[in-house]
Amino acid sequence: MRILIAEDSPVEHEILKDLLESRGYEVISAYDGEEAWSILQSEGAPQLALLDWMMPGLDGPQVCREVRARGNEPYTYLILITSLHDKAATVAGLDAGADDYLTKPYDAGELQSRLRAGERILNLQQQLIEAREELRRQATHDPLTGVLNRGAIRDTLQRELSRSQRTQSPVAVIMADIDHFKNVNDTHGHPVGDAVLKEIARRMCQGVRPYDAVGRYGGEEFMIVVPGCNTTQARVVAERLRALVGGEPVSLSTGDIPVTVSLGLTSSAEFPNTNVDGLIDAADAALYRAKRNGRNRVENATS
Ligand code: GH3
Ligand code: MG
Ligand code: MG
Ligand code: MG
Repeated sequence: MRILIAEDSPVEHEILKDLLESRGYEVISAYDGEEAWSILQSEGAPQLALLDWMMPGLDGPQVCREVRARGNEPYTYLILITSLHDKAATVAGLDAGADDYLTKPYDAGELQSRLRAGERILNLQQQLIEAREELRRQATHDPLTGVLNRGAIRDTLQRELSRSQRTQSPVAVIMADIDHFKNVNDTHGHPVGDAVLKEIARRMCQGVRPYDAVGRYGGEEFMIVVPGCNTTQARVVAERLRALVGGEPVSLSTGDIPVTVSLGLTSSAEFPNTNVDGLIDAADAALYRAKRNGRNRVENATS
């Protein structure tokens, strides 16, 4: 565990450093409050800090106040070290945002116990953050294919459309629907259909740039949001996706399954005053035309 020591007295600093290093901590040193605050703001800052109360520049409580005013994650567990023995000072330190305090001269055992209490809090917070991130992922992603779910891909389009209206740069929408997918299920069974869907989603992701977004819009229907592209540029993307899906059969342990996809697309350049539903409807109408015109093809929306 990494720990910041902010202590201006070189002698006390060394004693504390030796003690903590002998207990397995990796010590980062600061000799005044400004240095401590600067370290605590840096990338990958230690999450545990021992702050001397009296230091030149910012004192311990001031560093606590700065850290708490910033208020972002991950949490920094702050322990003030003071030689002041009065209750009012202790209260003031805790009110400034310290989690705990130690009075000098401190007892090595007590220091260790208080650090362990801090580590327990930090571990708990880490677990909560991880659980929250996992819930967030589950709420926005399709469990079968791992791409964005319907709500999340619509949100993405809404965000990109707002941005495009601000920046005067278009955003394109591609709707893709697997051809005769019912036959795959009917011939090979639903689990094989699921495996095919996963592979198609993987190929779609492979065919777009990192800042494009792929979502599962319905059962075997995908929506791709392509920021910065007009219809002509989006058509290149759509043709690439068509080739990636239909170019070679999906190869499963049970055999090879040929699959094709039909795609319809539009862009905000063609429908400048539209909203999310308007764009999706236009791309959907184009997709419907791709189906009618023989499938395994790309069609543009007609404005
Ligand atoms: P078209 O070319 O006109 O799109 O024909 P299609 O057979 O793909 O279209 P249709 O809408 O008739 O059938 C879609 C099928 O997709 C029916 C449904 O059972 C299947 N499907 C939807 N979601 C899933 C899924 O999660 N897993 C599997 N295995 N199949 C799914
Ligand atoms: Mg001091
Ligand atoms: Mg289909
Ligand atoms: Mg469909």
